Amino acid sequence: MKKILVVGASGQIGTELVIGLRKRFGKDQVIASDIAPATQDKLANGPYEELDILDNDKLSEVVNKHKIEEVYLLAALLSATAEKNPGFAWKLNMDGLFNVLNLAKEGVIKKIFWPSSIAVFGPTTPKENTPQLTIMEPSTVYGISKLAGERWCEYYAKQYNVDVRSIRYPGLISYTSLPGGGTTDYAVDIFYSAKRGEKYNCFLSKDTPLPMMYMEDAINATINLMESPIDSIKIRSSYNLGGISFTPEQIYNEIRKTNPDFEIEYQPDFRQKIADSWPGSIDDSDAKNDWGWKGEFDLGKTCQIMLENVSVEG
Ligand code: NAD
Ligand code: AKB
Repeated sequence: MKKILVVGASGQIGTELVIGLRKRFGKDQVIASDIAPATQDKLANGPYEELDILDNDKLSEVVNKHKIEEVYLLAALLSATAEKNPGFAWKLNMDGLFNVLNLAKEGVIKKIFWPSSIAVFGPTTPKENTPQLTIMEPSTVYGISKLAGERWCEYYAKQYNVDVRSIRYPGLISYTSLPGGGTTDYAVDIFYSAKRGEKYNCFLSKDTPLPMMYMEDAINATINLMESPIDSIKIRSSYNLGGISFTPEQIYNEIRKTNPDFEIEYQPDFRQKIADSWPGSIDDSDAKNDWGWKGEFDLGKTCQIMLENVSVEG
């Protein structure tokens, strides 16, 4: 059985990806790692390594120690945090990727998953049903780093035969772990206010449409992409993935179906400009055609699961 390393495992995606991979491949086959010490009890049922992805020697040590074949690289600064520290965001998002790509180029590991984002698109991109191939002029440091990352992934795939696979995730919605500083975080935060019975102060305006996805769909898509036969992976930059598109007002109205007293106030901040530069919906027909992507969760189902499971204790 192959050994898998997840880097950035304590974050919003990593926590659930490790659970999903361990379910599929066995708990001892999946090594969770993060710059943060091992405090996450959700990851405690399998191996854990404290690892800074910028520390290339430690990365090689961990990879050799566990005889790793596949790396899922999740460590990054997200859009809102990256705007506050552009220099470091560029360093982390790019150097981390190169460290892993070079391990594959040298033949030390066999396969890489690296996530891109809808942030690769910009204000000049067609907003509705955004195609796989289109104008890409991102206006955030996060989007610039993701677009550059995509170009490098394709370059390493074509020049060095590196098996790197990628998805342009939309905003992800989950209850297991909090989001880590993105523009789409409102679509998670809103459930915590609803559960607490508090008014929600939304940092985006009520009519801002963005592509989103429930985490289980994202995890299934990621593992399916990685397990698909190599010949079916035609795109080596990153695959568009659509999911569900809605505005803050639409998700608010959906939550009010079960929480009729829930209130919202709109106080857009610097994240509004980021959201305005991103698409409202995504054309993901290449992912459907190439490796059979299919989402299961619509807005109603997502809201129902979130309201049932978000925990506001402690
Ligand atoms: P997150 O911020 O929740 O988690 C990132 C994790 O990386 C954190 O646990 C953090 O401690 C860790 N980390 C930070 N610096 C590190 C370092 N130097 N070495 C090792 N670990 C480090 O982010 P996430 O939402 O889980 O996103 C994971 C990836 O998916 C990122 O590349 C992000 O750009 C991408 N993505 C996420 C979303 C989303 O909605 N969550 C959407 C599109 C793309
Ligand atoms: C963010 O908002 O930065 C992320 C993303 C869409 O990449 N959730």
